Amino acid sequence: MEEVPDGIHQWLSVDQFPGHLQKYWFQRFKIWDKYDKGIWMTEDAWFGVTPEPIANKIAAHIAESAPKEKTVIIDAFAGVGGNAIALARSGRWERVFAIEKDPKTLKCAKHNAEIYGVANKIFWLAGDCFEAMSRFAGQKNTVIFASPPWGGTSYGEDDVFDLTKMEPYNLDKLYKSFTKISKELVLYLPRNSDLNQIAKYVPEGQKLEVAHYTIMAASKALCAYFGDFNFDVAEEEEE
Ligand code: MGP
Repeated sequence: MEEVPDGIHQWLSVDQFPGHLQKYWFQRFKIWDKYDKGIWMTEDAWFGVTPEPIANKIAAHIAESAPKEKTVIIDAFAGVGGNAIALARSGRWERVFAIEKDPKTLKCAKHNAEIYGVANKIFWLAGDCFEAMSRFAGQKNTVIFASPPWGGTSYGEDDVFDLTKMEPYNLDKLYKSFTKISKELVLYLPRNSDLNQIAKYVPEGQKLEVAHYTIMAASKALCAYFGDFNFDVAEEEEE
């Protein structure tokens, strides 16, 4: 078995698991269906990773609704790989790029992608996403998916989460930096995000799709789909 590097964990029993993260131990198979195949995590990854059923649903929604001429997708904050793996497994993209600046977290992502059989379908980029993104400038075939840090778990304490105060990158920084590269941008944001703040970025006369993603009828997060995503077509195809 591959040796687990320092700072990376493959927790196999509840008594090894950090006390303050206990709730995630009980959710481990909701987060990773293949958790017991040797998934690697960092402590921080537990509250940031997108649970597998949600990552798959988002990947399916993007695949169905993105303009057909878009063939490349970039996961700007790949973390331990939950979304990049789901995007690669969707089979919709000629290329999936995954950017992650923390080397240990990137190691986890590559290892986890191997478990899901898609490590070779993902182009891994180590570094800061705002810098790494510049290599895609001028390309017209990209979509960006971004699941940024939300400044910890305290977002849930507010009735309505103020996206202008999100740390370390607020909505304006994310929107402006990423839409320079691609008009089609999907942002994964807190479930209680201020929708009026998101609506300010919608061009006059256009609509923007926001979808809540739920587990057991409880919203876990929402995605805002900026740009020319066409959910009408997706719904017609489902009928
Ligand atoms: P949660 O904050 O642990 O709330 O994560 P949950 O599970 O609803 O539990 P409760 O008891 O607090 O109600 C909800 C989801 O939000 C997680 O599955 C992650 O997908 C996502 N998430 C949480 N955080 C703190 C972040 C973050 O910082 N960045 C991103 N991208 N996603 C996050």
